[in-house]
Amino acid sequence: MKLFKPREIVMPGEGVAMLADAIRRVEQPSRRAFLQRSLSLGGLSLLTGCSADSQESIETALGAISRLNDRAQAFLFDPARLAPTYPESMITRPFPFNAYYGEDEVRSIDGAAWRLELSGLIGARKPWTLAQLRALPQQSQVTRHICVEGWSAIGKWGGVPFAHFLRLVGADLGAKYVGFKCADDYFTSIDMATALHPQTLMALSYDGQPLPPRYGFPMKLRMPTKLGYKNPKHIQAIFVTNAYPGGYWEDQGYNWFGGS
Ligand SMILES: Nc1nc2c(c(=O)[nH]1)N[C@H]1C(S)=C(S)[C@@H](COP(=O)(O)O)O[C@H]1N2
Ligand SMILES: [Mo]
Repeated sequence: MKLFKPREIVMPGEGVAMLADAIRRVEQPSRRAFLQRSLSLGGLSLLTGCSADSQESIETALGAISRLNDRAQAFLFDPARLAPTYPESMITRPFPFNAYYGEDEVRSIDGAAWRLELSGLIGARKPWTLAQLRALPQQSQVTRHICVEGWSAIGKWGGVPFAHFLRLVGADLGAKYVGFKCADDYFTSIDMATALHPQTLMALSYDGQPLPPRYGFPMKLRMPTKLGYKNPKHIQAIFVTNAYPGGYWEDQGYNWFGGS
């Protein structure tokens, strides 16, 4: 039997040093760790065909890897495959808080005045009140939330299956993206296949109680198939589009697909 000898990948020493330096200069420790984990030095030039010989080409190469990664993840995503669920005894207490700001700056939102706004490729774009959303069929799940900053925790969320809601409002289910704008200026977007996944919930409750402010009152999108930063809290507006909407962390280099 003839075995294939893996091709040896050679990168000029200077390129390696520059890449390491580029990663070191990324300010957020979380993003730095993320890049270090998702990147092998030789793989960079092999995957992209770019020689890593300047700051600009390194940035270009990192972007190319991330987009390649998006396509691979979208291709591998099985819309029928369920993320693991856990018994309630395994819920992490207290469940961690995380945001791009500290817990003392959590937004307080008036649930009675709040409206969920809809726009883009959606047939019925009337705003929804919290009471109207609570009157829709609800589901609950105990699943694991995984944050790229290096922690994970098991929690229990309840709410409206997003696929049900998207059908109800006549969203174009053939569109590419669903985008979210949040009350704290956070924003993100997801692929339609994940939006329609049976475990993707418009979460209105946490552990049997109305969603507390720190976990995203009045509503967050909960997806056990995606990393923490893809799960927007304090959602104010939802839009369906074919134009790539990006996201708060995604625009700073986090991988867009963000599967977990
Ligand atoms: N609106 C909003 N949503 C957000 C964030 C944020 O800063 N603002 N942070 C994200 C990140 S990185 C994580 S890990 C989770 C944390 O959710 P938790 O507070 O329920 O643990 O929220 C995600 N959704
Ligand atoms: Mo996160």
